[in-house]
Amino acid sequence: LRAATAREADIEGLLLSRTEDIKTRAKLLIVDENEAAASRLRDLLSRDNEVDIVTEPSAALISVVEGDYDCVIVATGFTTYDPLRLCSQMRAIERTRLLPIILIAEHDEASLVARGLDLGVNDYLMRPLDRNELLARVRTQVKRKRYNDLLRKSLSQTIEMAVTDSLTGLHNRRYLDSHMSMLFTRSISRERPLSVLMTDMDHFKLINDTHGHDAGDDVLRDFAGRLHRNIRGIDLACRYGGEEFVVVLPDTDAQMAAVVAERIRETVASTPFLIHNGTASVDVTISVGLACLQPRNDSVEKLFKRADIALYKAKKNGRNRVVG
Ligand code: GH3
Ligand code: MG
Ligand code: MG
Ligand code: MG
Repeated sequence: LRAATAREADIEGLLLSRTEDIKTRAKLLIVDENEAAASRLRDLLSRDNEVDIVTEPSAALISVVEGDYDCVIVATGFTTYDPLRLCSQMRAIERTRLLPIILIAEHDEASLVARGLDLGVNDYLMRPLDRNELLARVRTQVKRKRYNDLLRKSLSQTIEMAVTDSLTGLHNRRYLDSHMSMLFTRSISRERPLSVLMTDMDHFKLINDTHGHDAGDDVLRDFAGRLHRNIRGIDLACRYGGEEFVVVLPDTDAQMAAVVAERIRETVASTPFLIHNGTASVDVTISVGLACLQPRNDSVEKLFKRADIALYKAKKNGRNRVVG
C-alpha cells in the first residue's frame, strides 16, 4: 500500500513536469462521408489542433489504427456505412481500444447516440454545433487520453523495475520465480527438454577484498553482459542473488546445455574483467551447476536443488568448471 501511495506521488510529479506535453497540439481525425461538412468541422478545430479527414468509411479504421491520433471524431449520416460499426471495431482492436471517440450526431438522433455510448463512445455533440463547446469537449478527451497514457507508461515502468535487477539490468529472482513454473509446465506438456544453469563466481569475496566493492560490482555488470551475449532470446538469464546467476534454457537437453555452460565458463575465464573505469583488470572464473528436467515426478524445486548440488560439486572439485 505504501508503494502504491509513493507511486501516486511520483505520477503527480511526472504529470506536473509534463504539462507541456499535455498542452501540445492534439492530432485529431474526422471521419465524415460528407466532405464539405468535414471541412467545416476542421475549420472549427484547426486553430488548436492538427486535423486529418477521412471520408471513405472503409479507410477509416486503417487511418485510425495507423495514425497515432489523440481523438477521433465520427460524424453520423453515412449513407453507405454504419458509423457505430467503426466505433465498435475501434473498441475491439487493442491499439485503439482506449482512443477517445466523439460522436457528432444530427439533432434527432438521440437513440443512435445512446447506442454509441453503449458501445464505448466517450462523448457526443448534436448539430448545430457550438464551436466553444466542441473545442472544450475535444480538449477534455485529449487531456484524459494523455493523462491515461502517462499513467500507463509509468505503471509499466514500475512493473519493469520490480522485476529487473538494478545493478546488471538482468531479470531478478522475483521474475524468475514467477516465470519458472510456466516454463516448467510448458516443457512437460509439450514433452520438450528444459535445462537450468546455476552459476556462482569463484572466490568473489577475494575480488571485493582486494579491489573493493565497486570493482566487484563492475565484475558483476560485465558478467551479466557476457552471459546475455552467450544465450538465445528465448533463454532466461537472471541474477538469482549476490553473485549467483541462473539461466533457464527451454528446448535444451543436457548435451546442448553443457555446451552453453562451457561457452559461458570459457568466456569468463579467457578474458580478464576491466575494473576501476578500465584502469585495471582482474581474472575471474565461475563454477556452473547444470540440471535438466526429468519428465517424471519432477518439480521446479527439485530441478533447482539438483542444479545447486551440481554447483556445489563444481566448487568442491576445484572451481572454474561445469558439473551436470
Ligand atoms: P566461492 O568460490 O566459494 O563461491 O567463494 P566466494 O568468495 O564467492 O564465496 P561466497 O559465495 O560465500 O561469497 C560471495 C560474496 O559476494 C560475498 C558478498 O560480499 C559478495 N557479493 C554479493 N553481492 C554483491 C554485490 O552486489 N556486489 C559486490 N561487489 N559483492 C557482492
Ligand atoms: Mg555465492
Ligand atoms: Mg558460495
Ligand atoms: Mg561465490
